Amino acid sequence: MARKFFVGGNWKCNGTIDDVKKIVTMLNESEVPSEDIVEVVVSPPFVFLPLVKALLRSDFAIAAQNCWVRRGGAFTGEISAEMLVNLGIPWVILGHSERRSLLGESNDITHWTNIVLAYEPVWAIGTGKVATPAQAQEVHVGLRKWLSEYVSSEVASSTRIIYGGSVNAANCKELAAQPDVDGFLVGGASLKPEFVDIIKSAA
Ligand code: G2H
Repeated sequence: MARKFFVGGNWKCNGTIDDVKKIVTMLNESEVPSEDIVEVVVSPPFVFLPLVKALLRSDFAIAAQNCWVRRGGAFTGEISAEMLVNLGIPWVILGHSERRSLLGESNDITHWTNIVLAYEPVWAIGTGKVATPAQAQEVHVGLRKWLSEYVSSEVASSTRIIYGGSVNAANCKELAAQPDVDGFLVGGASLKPEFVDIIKSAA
């Protein structure tokens, strides 16, 4: 089954209103492959979601960087999935290893049809050290095998498995050429113009 290339920009805990406007302008003015070829999703900090939603081109989607596991209510400081849907935010990054290591989050994920799986070697996160294309391919194949064994062969062949960890304009092409690398989750480089080059590696 053909899997559409997916490029996520994880802005993490970065930016000011001015920075956000500059990044969105850069994205809005960029020429990238069509929506049939690549799905682009950017993930600003919570406080900037409405601003990005108002300004960002309609062929790019937006993700939150986390959400509360239950419905709304007396949960000070949390943001529910319903609130994100109400705001027109269709994606959320869940269980990023920074949250698992710093905040003790777990690995529970069950609704595979709505999931894009990101493999991020911890030694590559924000370090400038990137997995080789062969390493990424090997792990992605292993993940697909795991999905086939523990979930189903349909989920294994249809789930997009993306690579994250120091992806940049210089290393994205070779990684994107691997048959089981279905896109990227990009941190530092998603705040820079080279994010557009990374999107273009889809074609
Ligand atoms: C890994 C990645 C994005 P960076 O966390 O999720 O960040 O590209 O800065 O390594």
